[in-house]
Order: sequence, then structure tokens, then C-alpha cells
Amino acid sequence: MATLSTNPVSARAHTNIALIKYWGKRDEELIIPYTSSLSLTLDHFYTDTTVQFKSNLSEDQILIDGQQPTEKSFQRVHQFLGLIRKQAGFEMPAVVQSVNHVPTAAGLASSASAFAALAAAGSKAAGLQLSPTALSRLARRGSGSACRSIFGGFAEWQRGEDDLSSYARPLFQEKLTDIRVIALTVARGPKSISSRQGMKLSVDTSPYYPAWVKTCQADLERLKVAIDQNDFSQFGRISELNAMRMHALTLSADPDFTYFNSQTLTIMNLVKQLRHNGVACYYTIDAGPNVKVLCQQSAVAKIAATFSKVLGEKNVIVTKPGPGVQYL
Ligand code: 2P0
Repeated sequence: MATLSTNPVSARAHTNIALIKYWGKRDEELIIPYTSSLSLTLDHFYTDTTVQFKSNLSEDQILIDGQQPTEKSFQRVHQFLGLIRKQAGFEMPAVVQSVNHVPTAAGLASSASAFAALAAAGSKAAGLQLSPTALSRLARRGSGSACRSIFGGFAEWQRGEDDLSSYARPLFQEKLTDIRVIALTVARGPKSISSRQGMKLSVDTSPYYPAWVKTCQADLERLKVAIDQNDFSQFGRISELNAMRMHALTLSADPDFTYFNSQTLTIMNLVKQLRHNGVACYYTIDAGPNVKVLCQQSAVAKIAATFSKVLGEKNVIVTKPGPGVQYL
């Protein structure tokens, strides 16, 4: 039986950007992916979450950014707390307060930092002492990408075969440390089709899905070699390629859909132009229209100036590798 913490426990987790994307679940309940993925945890965007289990409550009390969540969000957090309660062997409700320092407009998944922080704070508050691997497995159950946010720097989510073998691990902590990710905001507001729905539609209907599974593994191996060799241009090239291969799954789904808008395409072309003019930069795009530019510190000023002119300074956020989950 776990020893409950009588005090609230707070944890901070940073969000991550996938360079080799996770796009499709083999097991939807356990969140086991079809492919392994590789990400970089970012310093600028994070979630702080405080959890306290209390016997005198009748049900979970959840506040996200100071507000009551929607019924759907409440249920997602409530179910996740259920996993922690099951592991700890008690039924007590919890008070959860979560604050996102992730501008939703920047198009970075806050679910990764949110569930990594909730896993860390919740498990410790429940008296569980989880290893980083066990914490990564737990975070995965909230949102797949959250398993990578347990770790700082580069992290690889090894797809595994079941609940026990599917988790992330840190790698190459001393490599490509001058890497920078410039988050460009081209659109605000919630996306029309969630990652969860989008990846399911891709798995179920894209005839290219089996090819994705095959090429993704090869992309991952090549990216690891590039990072190990501190080879930025190869690193950027493979990341960009893998992102476009993921987006090809949306265009080839039935019905087809895309996360790009016209500005996304404009930015992609601008990145290519910069590259053509000798500035080493590449793009990656997640399940939304915003673009993240991958570059090295030496190129930040030039790239940030170029995009500030197009999008305005507030829509250009420079971020660097960030730490793993920590208790506050
Ligand atoms: C990734 N994305 O690897 C990919 C690339 C978006 C595009 O992981 O259903 O919120 O909660 O496991 O983790 C976003 O998906 O999905 C995501 P669920 P999640 O970062």
C-alpha cells in the first residue's frame, strides 16, 4: 500500500516537439503506437500541476488555467487519476490545479506537458515512487506524446508491444545542444480535427499507412545517426521529410483533410528560400497550421528577423532544449 502525501505535490513538465512523428495507435486504450518517435523537449513552454488526494471530497475537483474544464477534459483527467488510484490501491478523490504556460496559439501540444506534469505530481501525491520509465509509461496513458516530456533534451519513445514495453528514454544529451526551435504562429483558435481523430482516420483509411510504418523506422534510425554525429543539416533534412510524410497521411485519408492553411505553405516556402540563400533551417509541423523552424543558435537572429517582418514579433518565439519533469 502506498503512503499518501498529506501535502499537495507540484510538478513542472515541458512540452516537446516531435522530429520523428507519432501518428497512429495500435492500441487505443493503452496508447501503444504503431511506430517509435523521437522528440526534443523545449524550455519555453511548460505546465505546472498540483495534486492533493483528500478523503473528505465526494469527487475530483479540477481547475485548468483557473477554470472548470469542459466535461470532456474533466473525464480525461478523471480517468487518468483513476489509473493512479488503481496503482496506489485507494479510491480517494483529488484536487488538481493545472496552469499551462503554453500559448495554445503557438500550436505546441499542451497535452504532452499537461499529462507529464499530472503523472509526476499525481503519482507522488498518491505515495507512489515511480522510476522515470514507470512515470513515462503512466504519462503515455494520458496522451502518447506526454511519455517523451518526462525527459529533457532528445527523447525516443520506443513503441514497444504492450503497456510494459512502450515508454520513452532520454538519449544524446550532449549532442546538437546549440539547436533552436523557432515557433511561428500563423493561426489561432482550436484546430478543426484533433490529433486523436486525425491519426485514427489516417490509420483506418490511408492506403499509405503501411508505408509510413516502414519508412518511419528508417527515418528514426537515420535521425539518430545524424544527432550522434552532430550533423545539423542531415538532422534538419530528415526531420522535415518525416513531418511531410506524416502530413501525406492526412491528404491521403478518406475523407481527406489537412492541418495546413495558406500561410503554412507561405512559411514553408520562405524557409526553403532562406535555405537556398545559405541559411541552414528546416521546418516541422504538427497537427495544426503553425510551423516550427529548426536551426542552430548562430542562425537565430537572421531567421527571427525574417519571420518577424512577415508575422509580427509576438508570433515568433525562439526556444531551446529544455529539462525533464521536475518537482516544485
Ligand atoms: C507527435 N503529435 O509525435 C505527434 C505529431 C502531433 C503530430 O503526438 O491521442 O496529443 O493523446 O496520444 O499525443 C499529438 O498527439 O495524441 C502528437 P494522443 P497526442 O508529437
